[in-house]
Amino acid sequence: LTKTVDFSISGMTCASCVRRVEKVIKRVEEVDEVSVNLTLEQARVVLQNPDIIQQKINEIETAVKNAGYEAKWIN
Ligand code: 9UX
Repeated sequence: LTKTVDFSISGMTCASCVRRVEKVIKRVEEVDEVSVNLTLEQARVVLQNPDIIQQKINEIETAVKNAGYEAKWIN
């Protein structure tokens, strides 16, 4: 079972930014897939465990912030 969550991502200006954001999100445990869209300034993340979504959202937002960008969950 998986759950897909979307984030708005700010601060990205190039393809390298996109790869950095994808990389840090992929390092969060239980993240299955990440796809970052530079034009939309969004990340779509597939999570493996729907029971701990809020914790994962917090971890992803923190990981992105630590990489120098801003992530906000899109409700
Ligand atoms: Mo290219 Mo993105 O230098 O910060 S990585 S703009």
